[in-house]
Amino acid sequence: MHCKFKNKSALFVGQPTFPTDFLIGTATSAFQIEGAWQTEGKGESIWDRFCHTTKKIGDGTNGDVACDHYHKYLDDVELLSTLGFQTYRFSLSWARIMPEGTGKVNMQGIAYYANLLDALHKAGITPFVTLYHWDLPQALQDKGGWANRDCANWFLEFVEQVNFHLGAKINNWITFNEIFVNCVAGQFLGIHAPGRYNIWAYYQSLHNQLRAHGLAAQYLKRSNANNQVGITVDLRPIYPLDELNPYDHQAVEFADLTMRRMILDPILRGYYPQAHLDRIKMFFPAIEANDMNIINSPIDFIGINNYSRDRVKYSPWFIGHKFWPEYQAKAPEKEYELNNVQYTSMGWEVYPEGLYELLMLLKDEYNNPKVFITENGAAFTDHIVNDQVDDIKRVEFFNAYLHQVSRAIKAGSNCAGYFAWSLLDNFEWHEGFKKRFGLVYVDHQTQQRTIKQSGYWFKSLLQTHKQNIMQNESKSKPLTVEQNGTRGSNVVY
Ligand code: GCO
Repeated sequence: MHCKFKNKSALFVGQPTFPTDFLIGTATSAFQIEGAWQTEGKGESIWDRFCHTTKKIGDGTNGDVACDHYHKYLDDVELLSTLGFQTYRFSLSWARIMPEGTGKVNMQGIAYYANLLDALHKAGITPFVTLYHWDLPQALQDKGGWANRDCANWFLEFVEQVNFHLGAKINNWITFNEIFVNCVAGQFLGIHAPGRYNIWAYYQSLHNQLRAHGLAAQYLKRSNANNQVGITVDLRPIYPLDELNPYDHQAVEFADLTMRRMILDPILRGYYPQAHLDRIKMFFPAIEANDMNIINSPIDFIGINNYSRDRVKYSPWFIGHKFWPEYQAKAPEKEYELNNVQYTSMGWEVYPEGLYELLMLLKDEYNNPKVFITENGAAFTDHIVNDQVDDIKRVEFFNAYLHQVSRAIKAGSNCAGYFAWSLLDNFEWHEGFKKRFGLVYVDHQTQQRTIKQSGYWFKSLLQTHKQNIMQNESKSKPLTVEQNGTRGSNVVY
């Protein structure tokens, strides 16, 4: 259970500690913060089209301006530096770099990302770059998008251009963000772009994105031996809705296969779970000869996005899947407590132990790969009073979840870093701007940024972390002549 702080000073006492090589950062994505949706040569993305042509965004907004990060990126790098973050995860807008998805490169788009990367390096902040965070160029959707097997090759062409123009400034690459969520929400549930309700398109897109990941991983590992390449997957602990219902326990097994193993197994083991593939084969695309070898290309880390846990119930109607997640297709108006359990304003249960459970799952069942928590955070209703945002619930959330990460590392997890979602209050997809996840409050009318209490909590965490790093370095530094009493150079004999 997350601890209740009695007063503000308690928020900064007993913060979790981490190994000195552990990286602490924060994350964003292009469509959610950049704005400038058609500025300086950027092409239309499927999210531009989705926002402009459907009524599926909760507050009727769009990403046309968002946090205006395209124009305010230097201010936002300054925020990252003020808070002391060691690393920053952000994504590239494919349509900003290649407006038609293939062919012509927009050099103004390249210049924008080159300037952002230079500003991060100058501030001593390590970039982690997500190549695909859901915003496919519309021109490629017009040719079938991810349901078209060729999309994997179009993606590789994009990655080659990014590497050619920006590769010297990037060593940490994340190929895809949340393939499962992107495909199920966009191709089957219709709540995300491109807004389809087609289970064949869902599985075609899932397989094609996995193959695109493998093609990109192979290429990036070949192009520079220093490249660290990984993929971000959305993982959640899965529990039965009714602990006493055996059917709901069976639903957990099906949900685990659908939401976790159909992604982890091809990437880390080189095959889909056969029993599940047999059940859904009528929906699944043809798997061509070398596909699984490509998908299983060696990578350096797995990124985990985790926010909560899922409770699932048995559902005979979802052919081949037999489960349905008891989740918030429509989020509640605001956060709430139920039976002494906190739920965020997305309706997601705060379940910190879940992050420990997921890190142990990867350790015990997938040979303990290097892991980064590439997203973890919470939406709560924020109030700004006298330029202050006392987001105590969000601080309690981060404190509790990060203690679980520290616990998992002590239990042997190879977790190497953590990115808080998110730096800024940004466009939360089909929820629009109603749900605030930021460590920094954004007034989307004035674009005024205000660091929240949770941002200052991370500042304190990072100050301690960096002190520990310096102490560790001073301990391991060779002693000087005076210090070790021997003559000659300062090399210790
Ligand atoms: C996701 C995306 C983020 C979301 C965040 C909160 O995981 O859905 O990576 O873009 O904004 O997770 O829902």
